[in-house]
Amino acid sequence: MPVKDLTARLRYYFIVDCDASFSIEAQVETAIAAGATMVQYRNKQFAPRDFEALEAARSLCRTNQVPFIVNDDILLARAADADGVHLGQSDAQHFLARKILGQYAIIGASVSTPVELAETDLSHCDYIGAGPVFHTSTKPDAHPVIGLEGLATVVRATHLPVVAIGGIHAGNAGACFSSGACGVAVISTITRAADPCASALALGAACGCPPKPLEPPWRDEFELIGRMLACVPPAAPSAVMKVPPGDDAALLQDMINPVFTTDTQREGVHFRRCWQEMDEIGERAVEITFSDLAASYAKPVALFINLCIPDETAEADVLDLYRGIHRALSAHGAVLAGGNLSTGAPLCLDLFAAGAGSEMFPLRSAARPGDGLYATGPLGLARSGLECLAKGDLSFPGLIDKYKFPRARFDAAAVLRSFGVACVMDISDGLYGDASHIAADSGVSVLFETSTDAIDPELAAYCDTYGIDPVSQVLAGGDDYELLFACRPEVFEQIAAVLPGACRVGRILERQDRLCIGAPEGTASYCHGRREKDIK
Ligand code: 3NM
Repeated sequence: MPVKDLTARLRYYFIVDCDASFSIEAQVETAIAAGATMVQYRNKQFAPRDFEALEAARSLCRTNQVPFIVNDDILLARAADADGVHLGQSDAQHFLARKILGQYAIIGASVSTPVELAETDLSHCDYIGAGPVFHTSTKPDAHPVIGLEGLATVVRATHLPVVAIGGIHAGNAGACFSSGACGVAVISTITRAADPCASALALGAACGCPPKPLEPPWRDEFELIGRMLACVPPAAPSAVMKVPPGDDAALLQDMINPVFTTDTQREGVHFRRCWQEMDEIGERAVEITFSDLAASYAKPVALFINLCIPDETAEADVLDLYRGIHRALSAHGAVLAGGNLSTGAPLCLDLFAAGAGSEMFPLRSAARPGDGLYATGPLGLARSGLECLAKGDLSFPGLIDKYKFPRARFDAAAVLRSFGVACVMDISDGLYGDASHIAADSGVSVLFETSTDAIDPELAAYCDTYGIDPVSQVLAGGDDYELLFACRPEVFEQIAAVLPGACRVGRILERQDRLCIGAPEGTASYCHGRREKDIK
C-alpha cells in the first residue's frame, strides 16, 4: 500500500485532458484548488515535447501533496518520478509496474465487468477504476455503459477500493458513492465545462472535498531561512550560547565533557512524507539524534541542521518541519545553533548535536560475562508500526505511534546513570544487530532470552494477524530508540523498581563461537546497503 489513506486520496480523482482548450498546468491548478485529491496524466499521443508539461503538472501535485499518476505507460511514470501508474486492460502488466515503480507506487487497473475483474490479476494493484458508469464522449473506445448497478457489482466483487469513471459530474457523483465507489474520476466535467472553476468546485462539494488554496513552492533561500528561524524562536544569549545563531558559526559557552553526535534522515530511506506530517518528521529527526546523547549520559545543548529540500516542496511544509524541530528542542531544553540549506532531492536532514556529558561516559565495550542484557522498554513495536504503514493497516495505532513518535530516553538514562550502569547504547537498527555491537566491542557473546510475556500485547496481536513470529520481530525490529544496557542482575532488580518498562532480553556470556546466540535462524537487523528493504 503506497499511501496511508489511499481510499481518501481516491475520492476526487482528476484526469487531465490533452485536447482541452486550456493548458494541462491550468487544469491541474483548477482541480487541486477545487479539492481534487489525486491527478492522472493521460495522453494517448504522448511525444517527448510533452514532457515539460507533464513535469509541470507533477510539480504542482507534489507541492500540494496530491499523488500524481501516469496513465498507461510504466516507463513514462518512472521517468516522470510519478507516484504511480494506471493501466487499462490492454496494458495490464501490473507485476511489471510493481517491479519497475517499487513497492510504494500506486497501481490502478481499469475493469468494466465482474468477468473482466475475475480475469485480471490484481495482486499488484491498489485500486480499480470501474466504468463507464454513465455515457461519455471523452473515451470513444469505452465499453458499454455499466450503470450504477454494474458499478455496485464490481464493488461487491473486490476488496480493493473502486473509483467510478465515465460521464460523472457534480449531479451524479453522490449516486456513485452510494453504489459503493470510494471515489470518482472525471475529465470533461472540468475540462469541457463553460466555467471549469465553478464546475470543479461543485464536484468538490459533491465529493466532500473542500477547496484549498494552492501552495507555492519555496523560492528564496534567505527569505526561507528567515521564516524558518521565526518558527524556532532564537535562544537568548544564555547558559548555552554566547552568541545566538546568525553569524558564520556558533559561539557556545564552555562545556565540561562536550559530547557530539550526528544523524541523517533521508526521505525514502528513513521516512516517507505520505505517512507523516512534516512537523512530525522534524520532531522525530531531533528525537532520534538526541537518542545518541541519552545513550551517552549527555544533556542536549545545541543542534545544527543541514537541510536539503526538493524544489517542489511547499514553503509551508518547510516551516512545518521547523515547527516540529522546535517542539523537540523545547522539550529537551536545547537550541538550534545553526545550519545550512540547499536544493536537492530527496528531502534530507543532516543533524549534528552537541551535548554536555556527565562524569560518566557509557561504552559498548563495558559488558562483562555474568551481566544481564536489558532494554528500557518493549521492542519490535516501531518496526511493526512501519510495516502497518507500508501495508496501509491502521488498526494498530500504538505500534504506528511508536514508529512516528520516538522519544529519546533521557529519563531512563538518568536512572541507569544513577546506578552506575557502564554499558549502554540506543537501539536504532534492532536488538539483534545492536547487541552484536556490544558483544563484539566487549569481547563477549550475547545469549538472547526474549520471553513471550515481555511482548507488548498490541505487538502480539499484530504478529498473530500476520502470522509473524513475535520474538523475531523483537530481535530484528529497529527504530524503537529504547536503551540497551548490560549490568549485574541484582542491579537490574533495583533499576526495574524505578523503570517499570525495563525488561530482560538476554545475558552476557564468555566469548563463544558466535557473537549472538539464541536468535531464530536468519534474524537480521536493519543494515544500510542491504537491498531487501528500501526503507528503514
Ligand atoms: N476511462 P469523462 S471512461 C478515461 O470506462 C476513461 O474506463 C473510462 O471521462 C473507462 O469524465 C473514461 O469526461 C473517460 O466522462 C472519462
